[in-house]
Amino acid sequence: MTPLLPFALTEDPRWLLAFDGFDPERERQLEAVCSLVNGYQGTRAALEEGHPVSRPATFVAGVFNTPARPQAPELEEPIPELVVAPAWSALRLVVEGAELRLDRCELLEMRRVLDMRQGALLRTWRLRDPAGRVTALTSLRFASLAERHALGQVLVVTPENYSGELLIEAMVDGRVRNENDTLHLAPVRDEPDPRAPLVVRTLQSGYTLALAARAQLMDDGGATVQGEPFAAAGLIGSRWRLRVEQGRSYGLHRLVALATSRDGADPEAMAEALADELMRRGMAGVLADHAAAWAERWATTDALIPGDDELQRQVRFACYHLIGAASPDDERSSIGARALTGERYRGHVFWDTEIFAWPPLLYTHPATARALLMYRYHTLAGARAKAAASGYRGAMYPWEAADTGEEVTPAFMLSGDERVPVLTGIEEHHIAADVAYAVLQYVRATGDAQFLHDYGAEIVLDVARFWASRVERGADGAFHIRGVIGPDEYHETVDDSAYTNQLAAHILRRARALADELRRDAPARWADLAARLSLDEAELARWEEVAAGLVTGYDPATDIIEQFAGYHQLKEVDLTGHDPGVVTADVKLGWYEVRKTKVIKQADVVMLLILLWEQFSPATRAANFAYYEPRTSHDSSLSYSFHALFAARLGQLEMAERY
Ligand code: IFM
Repeated sequence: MTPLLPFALTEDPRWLLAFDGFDPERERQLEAVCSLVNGYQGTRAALEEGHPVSRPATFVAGVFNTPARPQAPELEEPIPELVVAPAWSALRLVVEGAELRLDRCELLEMRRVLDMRQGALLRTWRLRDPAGRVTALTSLRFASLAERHALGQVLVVTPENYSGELLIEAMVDGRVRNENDTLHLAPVRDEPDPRAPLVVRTLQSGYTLALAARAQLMDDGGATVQGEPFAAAGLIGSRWRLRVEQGRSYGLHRLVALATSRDGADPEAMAEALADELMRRGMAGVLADHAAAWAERWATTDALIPGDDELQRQVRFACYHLIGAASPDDERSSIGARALTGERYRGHVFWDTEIFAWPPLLYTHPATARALLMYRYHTLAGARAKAAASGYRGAMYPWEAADTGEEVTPAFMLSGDERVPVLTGIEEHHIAADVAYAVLQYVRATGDAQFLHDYGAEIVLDVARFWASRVERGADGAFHIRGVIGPDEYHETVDDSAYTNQLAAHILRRARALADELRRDAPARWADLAARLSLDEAELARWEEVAAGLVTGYDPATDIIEQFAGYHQLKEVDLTGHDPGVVTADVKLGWYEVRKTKVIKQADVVMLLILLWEQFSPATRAANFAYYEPRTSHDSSLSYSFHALFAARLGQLEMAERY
């Protein structure tokens, strides 16, 4: 007999994130933290039966849509955003007319545990309804890592002190919206069909999403309870009405197959076929494959922190979300700033991917790292169009990208309550170097010459071409890059951002060397590339000249690299006691005031030193860290990891641990 719950939590607590009780204030954060992610989709850990504070959402990598109207009051134009996909694990439970929900019953206890080793979320809870009936419930959800289109759900219900009528409805609900009530989906069928998959289409981008569900309800004696399918506009479900006996248990096993038109021409047929296949395999089999796939990833990902269980758990938490952020099988999407766990930044892809999330994937799962670089290869057209539109040559990757590779940075944002223009999409150009840097890192780490020849070289060469066209020669004879934003976004329209200039010079030098290597090692490929990009010796020679002549910001007298031209003249602000969790510096000092100060939003020169570490002397590294670290407000969470790494490399372990 199949057990009602064919799952056991990992025993070692260092693999578990556990949350007891229910705190409405923290619920949305918990939903994100415990998201079920498998690189293809992410499902927030919202309560299956719904709650007023909940923000349930499933996101499918690469499925973006632009609404007809701006989706937030500060925007002038609508922008593409990652679409909230149909809710595949929605439940409705009614005992003798009383809905089993936290907001309608008394919660006696609840524990939610994310089992990071097995990629599953287990929830146990007990409710007393207004008539005094106590029901114990257990649910399990997972997004298969073995078959990324497969989602699984188990529910076990035990009436503790009563016998009576129970209604269970398990739904795929496509009547979902993004934040601010933004509508992205419409049902494809005119008439709801309870026996067919739910098929919806994004309104502007035209992606089709199909979800097929199969479910079985059993009692603890192994008898199957007959259910009936039902449907409404934008929703399909199964319904069971049964008499439940005190002390007995009833288990629902539900497997959902999800496919989109990004996966093939007929996602509905794909979802149908997969759902049947999953049912044949059964819940225990699907779970076993899933756990085995996680075990395989952990075998190359786990980092052991002996002696500190909490730190061990936290490192595994980061690894869990990195493994779940991207798929090696998808070359057409990349990791958004909040991956597949929430709507912040609208799912857009920033430099966060190549510089922050990507390096651990390179060293633990190169196939995934390669797929992410392929996303940049496939979106070269967008990068070239952006460069051309700004009067430059080559490829200038967008600061924020979605599915098409075009620039999608919003033009305005809120700083506190103040609506301010966003210049990052116009000025934050270092991302072009960041992408090329990752390509070079990949080749260095893997030796994948095929990738380099077929794809990577084109990215690096076209990015080098961009930088050579982006520079200006000054009256001083040196090359300058004017009017940019570096990693520290508090200072806009600055000249000669050291991070930008030095990474640009690095790419120019490496591109020049790469051209020579290609000519030597892959002459046919080089001939093809050189012809297609119209590259000649004169252009390559200029890259070298520009790299050598670009202003670096380095002052040999002090050993300090000036973050950008004029930084040293700005006002000092004492950041002692600054806590970005309370208020960020731009809000405290004002958006237009913070830029007059030396306050740095996030690691900037510190990052440059890490990325090009071997190019700096130990004295330069130490001097710059000592200078910039106290001036950094860490108002972006991206700041901590590089400070931790830098401090660790300098042997300042207490500081490293704090960061
Ligand atoms: O890319 C970052 C940027 O560096 C700081 N602001 C948020 C962005 C998205 O995470």
